[in-house]
Amino acid sequence: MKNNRLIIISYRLPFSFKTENKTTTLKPSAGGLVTAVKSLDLSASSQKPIWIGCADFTQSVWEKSKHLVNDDFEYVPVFLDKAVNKGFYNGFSNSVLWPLFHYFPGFVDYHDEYLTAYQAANQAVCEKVIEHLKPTDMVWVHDYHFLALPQLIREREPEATIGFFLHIPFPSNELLRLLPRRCRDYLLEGLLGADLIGFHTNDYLIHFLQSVSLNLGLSHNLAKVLYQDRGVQCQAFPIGINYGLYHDAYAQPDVVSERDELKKSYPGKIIFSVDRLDYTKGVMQRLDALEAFLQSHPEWKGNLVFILVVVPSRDEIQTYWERKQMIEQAVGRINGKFATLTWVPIVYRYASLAFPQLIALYTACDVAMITPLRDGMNLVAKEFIATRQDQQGVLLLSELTGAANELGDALLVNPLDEYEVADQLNVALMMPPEEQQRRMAVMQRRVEQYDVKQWANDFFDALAATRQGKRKNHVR
Ligand code: GDG
Repeated sequence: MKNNRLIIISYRLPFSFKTENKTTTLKPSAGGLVTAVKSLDLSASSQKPIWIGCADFTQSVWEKSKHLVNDDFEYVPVFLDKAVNKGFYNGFSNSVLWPLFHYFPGFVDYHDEYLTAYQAANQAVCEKVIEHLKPTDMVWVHDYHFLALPQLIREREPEATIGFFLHIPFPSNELLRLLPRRCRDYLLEGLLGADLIGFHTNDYLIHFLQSVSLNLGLSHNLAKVLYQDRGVQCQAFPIGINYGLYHDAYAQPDVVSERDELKKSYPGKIIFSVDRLDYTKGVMQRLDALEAFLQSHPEWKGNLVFILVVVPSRDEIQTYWERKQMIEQAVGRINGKFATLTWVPIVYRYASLAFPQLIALYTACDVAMITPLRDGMNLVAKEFIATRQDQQGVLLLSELTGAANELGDALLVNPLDEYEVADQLNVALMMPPEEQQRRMAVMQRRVEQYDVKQWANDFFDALAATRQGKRKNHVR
């Protein structure tokens, strides 16, 4: 099956362009999906895989600059109308689906026009897929931006082989049912156009199966949903990371010098966290927990620092820039309350880190404090584990992340319970080196064994199997 061409669809292409002083340069993105797709063994296919995504550059920039892009893939940008993109991306995707699927119904800002823009964007991307699709291709659609796309493609090409992977949680039907009926049925039926639907965890998979049964009255057998005249296979595929990249970075010279610098600047214990700016990541609750901790454990004052990095994201949306202000006020308040003339508890940065800096922080810290209120998986937790060649450091992890299912040797906490988080932070800071090493070794084995390559290959093989299954049924 590996000689079938792959067509990937994701909201963004794995690069963008930056124009300064009339010179355009390429900015490759280093996201997990890029690594995953590049690690697939596509060598048997004689044709280059295609990657379709929405452009964040103009058609004329693309025409002038496409020669800068590497030729691993044939890239196909979709140029959406500006208003459609706004209603689709900021609107339906990030102000309806994102908060709802992360259990923030109070943040949902539903408008019918957003749904209309979402439909238009999915339709525009479908047109591009159809332009390129050949009968032997395998289509792999990614994430909540394109829940409707599998069925749109299916209507045009009934025999197509289509896989879908959801990178965020799939919520309980109690959340999904808050959407207008026509909207939720449209989304569920959209997904059921696929042959294979992948989720990070079994919980998300069960929620999906319950939703199709409760809303559409469809039955399923061994996680295969019977829809129209087809079986739709649903399965959990917990995404992994490029373990070698993170593990080997520990000894990279620029990482070593950044780490030495950090340790010199902060001789006490270092607590570290890094997240995109997002209410789902629980930064405010983390700060509450730190405050409770400093209150109940004054002996740590002057002996630790919390390095809090927040990476800019979606700041055109009100709930996001409001969150930035809230975080900055809380940091100021806590520092004002506990700082002395020679010490501040929180070092805060609102910026993206270069890779060596990120690794230096992962490997210099004593505790990685990763406490989202909800997270489909959370790759930061896995990256922290992978980098620790020294097998030291403690992972303090929210039980509401997908990663918690695999990383049972972390200190698991309820991120909403500031007293539990504060207690466990103390446990983490006091943990003997032997126990750190034992826990780290177990988690490293897991993260190394089920890495991103394994994830992508498992998905691809399962998708290929659905195609073979269809063939057999035809022969009968
Ligand atoms: C979505 C789901 C799911 C972050 N800051 C910097 C930086 N990063 C990199 C990390 C990591 C990635 O960004 C973040 O991944 P997460 O998984 O933690 O979170 P989301 O962005 O919300 O991702 C999530 C994921 O999709 C995959 O399916 O796990 O649940 O929400 O790779 O390293 N990288 C650099 N500088 C930074 O400042 N270089």
